[in-house]
Amino acid sequence: MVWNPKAETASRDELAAQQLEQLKRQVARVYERVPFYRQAFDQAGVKPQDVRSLDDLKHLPFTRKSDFRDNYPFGLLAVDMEEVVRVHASSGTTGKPTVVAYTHQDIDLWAEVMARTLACGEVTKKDVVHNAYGYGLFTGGLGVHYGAERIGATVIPMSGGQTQRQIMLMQDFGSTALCCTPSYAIYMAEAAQEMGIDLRDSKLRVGFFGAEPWTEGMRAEIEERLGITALDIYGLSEVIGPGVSSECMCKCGMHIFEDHFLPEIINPETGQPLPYGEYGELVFTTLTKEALPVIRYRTGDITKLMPEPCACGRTMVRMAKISGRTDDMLIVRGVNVFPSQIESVLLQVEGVQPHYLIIVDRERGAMDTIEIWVEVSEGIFSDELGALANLQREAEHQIQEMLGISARVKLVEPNRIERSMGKAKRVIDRREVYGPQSA
Ligand code: DLL
Repeated sequence: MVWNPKAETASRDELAAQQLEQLKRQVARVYERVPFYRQAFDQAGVKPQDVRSLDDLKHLPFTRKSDFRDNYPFGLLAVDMEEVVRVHASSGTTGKPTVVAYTHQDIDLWAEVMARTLACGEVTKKDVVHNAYGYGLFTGGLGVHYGAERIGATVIPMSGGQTQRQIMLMQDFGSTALCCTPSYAIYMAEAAQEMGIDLRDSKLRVGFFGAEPWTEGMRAEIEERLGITALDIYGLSEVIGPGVSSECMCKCGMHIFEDHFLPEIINPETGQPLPYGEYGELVFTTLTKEALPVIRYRTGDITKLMPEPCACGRTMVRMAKISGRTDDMLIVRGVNVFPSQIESVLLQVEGVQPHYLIIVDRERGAMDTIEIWVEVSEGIFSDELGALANLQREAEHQIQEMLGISARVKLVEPNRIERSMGKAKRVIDRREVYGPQSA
């Protein structure tokens, strides 16, 4: 079901005309109201009037995460604080969080794009939506909540934690849709199994998973263990939260709600725009947001845009699964590797579970080493040692073959790796202790 057919199935020409009008308005607005943008535009030698076509976007300066930090907490707002009805924040790994703000109209827009997202998975008012994204400053919980309410579905506002209770309520309430991070979905399936419950027998039929990278291998695991269709949903606080893009039932990339969020792909090194189909860094300009508009915000996420028509009828461009972040690429002895590549390879090995931890280290003065801890199923672990040794060799061989790096694989017993209720931590880079990598 398409939630807003007029917007989501508009012709590309209609869409482009509307985007240009809104872009011009937004650019003029930020120049007038936000000192940061006025200064950045002046420095780049561009004026709002220079935006005459969508192509002119490329002349505007980028906005980065560090600009949020430098203008912490409310320096990038384009409205008076009294117009702000909500604040969210995303926790950085260090220092101050990234703070974002919404007007009434922004909250309304957010509910609209989240209703579109859930409708991508055929959610209607008949559905019961179990929402295990964290409520609070994180955008996941309330983002999904408002979208589900907009549709008229029944929302169960669980947030993360108390996993056994979640499973009990999911069954008792007859939940049909599950919303949480993909790593938490796997955790729930395991916890259910320990309770002697097979969630495949429950009423769950669809899940909306995002907020962290996950691979097709992980999708297959989730679909198999929960007996559902698992859809990928994407978003980030700086742009709105979840609701930036969503997969439809075709599972062939996430439709970007382009009438509100204008995407570009750029070469992360040169900043030059790249054509459709090429992988690079995803950049967004918000066309309609009031409180905190962003111009050419560099997400750090790596993907490509796919303009080909989709069987679902939506005309909005699709983005491929996020393959990594510009800042999570590991360089191990000169070879570039993303954690998602390691996940893909591991999940192809029979007997390996979707729980892993990548530890990169460097002995003083020596070469980088990479060790991957990965859990194996109970049966294999309690089996004779020969089976374990074979599995370990097989995993190490596959990683060498597919990624060109030699890694030490350590097979660990079930439940050894810490479970996450939110975004999973997959990498520990101990080299940071010794300072930046030398050439
Ligand atoms: O994670 C918003 C969200 C909540 C999205 C719930 C989907 C579901 P932030 O905390 O600001 O916002 O983190 C944004 O998370 O730049 C990506 O690196 C990553 N991310 C989000 N969705 C996906 C996804 C929320 N589907 C950052 N695949 C983004 C891969 C994702 N990475």
